[in-house]
Amino acid sequence: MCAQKDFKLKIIIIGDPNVGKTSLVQRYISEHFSKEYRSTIGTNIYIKDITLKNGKNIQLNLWDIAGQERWIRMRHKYYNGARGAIIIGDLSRKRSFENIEKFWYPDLEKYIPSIQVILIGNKCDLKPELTEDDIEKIKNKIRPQKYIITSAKTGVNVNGAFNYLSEIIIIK
Ligand code: G3D
Ligand code: MG
Repeated sequence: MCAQKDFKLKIIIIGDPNVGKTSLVQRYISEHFSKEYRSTIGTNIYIKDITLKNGKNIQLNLWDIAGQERWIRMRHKYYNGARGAIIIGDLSRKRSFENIEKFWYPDLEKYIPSIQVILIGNKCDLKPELTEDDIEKIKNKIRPQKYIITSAKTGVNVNGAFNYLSEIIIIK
């Protein structure tokens, strides 16, 4: 099928090492996708075509850090042109959410203040290390468009999270 693309959307995936960024992207794209590697910035770009509820055909470009998450010099290239961001924390590791508050979110806001953000609490199949209160606090700081709990292991909410972000970017 070669349906006309109405939009091309760059979405970046950020968060600490091991929170499940790659697992979530791979779970989402599952069957039909292509992948490019940008060695200069240590990034995999997964390309997937989707159709939104309003019938628009979108080409999603999902950027996933393939090397060192804490690399500093090249991240403006990673962020450049992104319309949406998925910030991921690991519900079984509180530190990963503290780093969202301290590093990932402020950094993103500095480079792309107008970006649409969803916050994901991944690994909901494991015993949580965060309380409801902890989550409320971080939501109040970041004010994401939505907070969604997922598991790349069971697949729960994964499609919903990525599709939701695409929908809000397009309807905005
Ligand atoms: P990253 O890309 O953020 O660095 P990965 O994270 O996707 O590489 O995942 C890191 C580890 O967490 C992997 O374990 C992966 O299988 C596991 N993982 C990812 N998502 C989930 C989840 O939702 N639930 C559980 N239980 N585990 C998850 P390994 O052992 O392969 O390194
Ligand atoms: Mg990874």
